[in-house]
Amino acid sequence: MEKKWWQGKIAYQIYPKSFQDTNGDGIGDIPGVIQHLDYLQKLGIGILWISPVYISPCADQGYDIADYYQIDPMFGTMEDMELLIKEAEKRDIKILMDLVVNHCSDEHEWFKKACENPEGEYGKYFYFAKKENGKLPCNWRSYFGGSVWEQVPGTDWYYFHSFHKKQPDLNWENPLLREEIYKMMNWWLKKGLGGFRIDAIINIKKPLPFQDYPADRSDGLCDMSEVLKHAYGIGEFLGEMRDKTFRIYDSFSVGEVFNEKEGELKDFMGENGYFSSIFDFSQTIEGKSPKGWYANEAPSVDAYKKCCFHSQKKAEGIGFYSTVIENHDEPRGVSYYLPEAARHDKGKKLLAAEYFLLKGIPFIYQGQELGMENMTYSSIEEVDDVSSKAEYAECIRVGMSPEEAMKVVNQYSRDNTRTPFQWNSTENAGFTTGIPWLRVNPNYIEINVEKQENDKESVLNFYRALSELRRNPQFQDTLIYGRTEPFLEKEPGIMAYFRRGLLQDIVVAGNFLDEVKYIEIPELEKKSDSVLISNDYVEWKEGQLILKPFQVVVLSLS
Ligand code: TEU
Ligand code: CA
Repeated sequence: MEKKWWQGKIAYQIYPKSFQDTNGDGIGDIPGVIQHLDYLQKLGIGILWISPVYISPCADQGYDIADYYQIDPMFGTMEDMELLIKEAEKRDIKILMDLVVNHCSDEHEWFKKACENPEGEYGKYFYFAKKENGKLPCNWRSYFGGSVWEQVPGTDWYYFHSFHKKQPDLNWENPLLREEIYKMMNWWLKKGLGGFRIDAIINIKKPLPFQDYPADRSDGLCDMSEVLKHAYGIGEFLGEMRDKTFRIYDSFSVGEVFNEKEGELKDFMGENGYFSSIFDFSQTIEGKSPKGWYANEAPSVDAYKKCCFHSQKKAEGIGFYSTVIENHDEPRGVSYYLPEAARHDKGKKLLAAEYFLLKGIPFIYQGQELGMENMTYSSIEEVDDVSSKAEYAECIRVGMSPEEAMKVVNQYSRDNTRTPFQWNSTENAGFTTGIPWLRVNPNYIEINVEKQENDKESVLNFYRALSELRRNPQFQDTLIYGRTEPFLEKEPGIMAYFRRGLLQDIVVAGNFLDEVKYIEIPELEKKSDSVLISNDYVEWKEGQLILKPFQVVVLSLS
């Protein structure tokens, strides 16, 4: 396998609006990111993905871009961005920006011009249509609820949006639009970016011409995830994008790809893939229902483990997945994947070690390294996230009470991970001296950096230790390039695997059960100096490794 600069890196995602505010307006900003680069360096971060900071009316928190060439004043200036790239570089950290090009904002000048004349040059940057015999071109449901078609006020034209109505989809079938996008990407890459995280990219190829698919709810609409199964030929766009942008700069690109088709993984990542890597979302998708959040079923530990192992196997010989337990669209991993009895520091460390040592590029989402947890909201008015609002409405529509609906929202809301970062135990967790744009999780008194910084047993220091282990030259061959081999796969509540290197093997063994387990590791020789990391004392009994409740042990074999 061809060696690349990013293969041994550890990545971190910053949701800038909630990371650190430096001017008291209650909104995190780019100077706030710069301020904490040393903190990130200490965590061993080599790649830093910043969620969108371009000019945006924020209908979807920056994922609706009105100008790709400018920084939104709420986040700072272009000088701040350039300084961030430079200061990060000094610490051997590469910046990834968020590339949101399935859609832009309805306040982008392209769209404004398009609305003036849907049949003109800019009209072809989007999808415009009129009703025929009183019927819209298709019955697809947007991700945030309702039809994908929205009327241009005062006209009989409709435009297409996969997400919010303030996020009109760009028409990738138009080569002029594609060239505009590549030009913009290269403009950014020239500034010294490490690359991009590519948003919602699977949506750029629609099954055309527009047509109806069988309705899957009583609203008569069909879910986009179903629609996309009928779309073919995305590779033509993505291969072109790779060749005209990423390849030129030897960038790292990580795609937000939820549903590539059977057998297509090698087209999406690896040596000849469209992207360097794509996120492994198998555990995120597990148990999700096209009906909506209320019909979801959170995965059990065994389902979680199955997803991880399935993906590891799928990617072997192809490339590196980017591994996550949470991001700005998901609940906190520790509140979601851990069984209730494991929701404490020990359990948090267990989950951390399990995902972090899989093969791939581990991504840490801000606050994950502290074990930050889900938020509890008592009413939908307190929630900012557009997607939560749509899902709440769906709960009510199917007959749930507001209390029941809030239970669902609290479990899945994207605001769970968007609450301000918890730096210390002063007011507003040290995030801002003003009024935070989104309420701070009240548990900041207990969970914050200051408290964990010098505590050897803290979740933060456990993450630092994992990071150090992965970056230790002695184990790189195994932990970066070695294949993953599931161990005791059939054992319920146990998640264990080998990483097989050329010179060395490592075993990760974790117990998600509230009871002691004994396991036999046939290849284990020198017992005492083989322990690399654990979240508890490591003990053996008659040659068997004792796994206490929620213990994880990482051992080097041979
Ligand atoms: O998410 C894309 C996405 O496909 C969805 O899964 C989304 O997470 C889901 O509908 C939320 O309930 C990306 C971004 O990560 C997300 O923040 C944006 O809202 C979305 O694209 C639109 O740009
Ligand atoms: Ca600010």
